[in-house]
Amino acid sequence: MKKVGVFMAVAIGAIALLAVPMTSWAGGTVEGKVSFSGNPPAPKEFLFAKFPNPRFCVKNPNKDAKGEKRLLHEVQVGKDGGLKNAVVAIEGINDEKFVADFKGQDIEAELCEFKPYTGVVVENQKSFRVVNNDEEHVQVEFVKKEGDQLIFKDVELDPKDKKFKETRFKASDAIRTDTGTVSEADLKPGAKIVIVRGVLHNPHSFKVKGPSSATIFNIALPEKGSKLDKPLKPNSPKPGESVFRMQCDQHEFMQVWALPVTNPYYAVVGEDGKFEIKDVPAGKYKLVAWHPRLNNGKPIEQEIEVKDGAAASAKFEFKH
Ligand SMILES: [Cu+2]
Repeated sequence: MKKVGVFMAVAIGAIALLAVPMTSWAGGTVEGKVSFSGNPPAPKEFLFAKFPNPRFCVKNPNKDAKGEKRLLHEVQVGKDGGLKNAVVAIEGINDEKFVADFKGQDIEAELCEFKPYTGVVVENQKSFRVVNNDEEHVQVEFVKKEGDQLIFKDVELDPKDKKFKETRFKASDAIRTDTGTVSEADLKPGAKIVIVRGVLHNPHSFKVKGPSSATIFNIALPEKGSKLDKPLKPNSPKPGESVFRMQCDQHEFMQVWALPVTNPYYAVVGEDGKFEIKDVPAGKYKLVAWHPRLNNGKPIEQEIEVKDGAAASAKFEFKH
């Protein structure tokens, strides 16, 4: 008897779950593909040796075969011609609640790369966040104690400055190494150890309008775990007028771009170039596709009509 009761409850629960989408089913879907035709521009090249932390940043997979140059693939095309990282958005819906509550996503600095490369922001966004996930293991030699400081120098020359980089620790602190910690008592001048050291990233963000840029914030993140959480003010990018850009002032090849939006009806496309935007209120809109490094950074526009319960489709093609 009990068993039957449980079954009934489960069955009623299932009916209730099925019923929910039926009652709230309004709006339509916008789907399609952003593709690229022509020859993608060559990646931008940066000599690791000209930037800080060359021996760490070279761990990033985006580099030449010799490991001398960091490659920044601004335009990435999938095997079916999909334009990765393009942003598709519906214009003309001003969702004030969405804009007020929008928090975006954390940008991660990882192996000297900001991820993701593209996204969206809203005007005067309350919180824009970046976290530093990087630290490097470096072989250093203990030089001497000076006051309350222990002075070490890198065993390898810094290729940028052609001199041995110095690192200091407080003598009272335990020093993190690849195998644990060491303290002053363990060290004699000339002793070589592998220390764990922060990789300084310096996210610098801009409002970009045509050829002009205005700084929004510029903050140093010196250690693994260092974070910033800033509003996009006072130079907030405005939808339809300007876009967001961020780069690391230490490592120029670390870049992020974002399109300002006014509603949740957008998509950042993956390698296949496909997008699907659901639950769009019925109506006629301008649909835009944007890639920061193509079409002079201007969106491609087209008109679409969304009907309740139906799918509208759109295709965009960027050329180079
Ligand atoms: Cu950096």
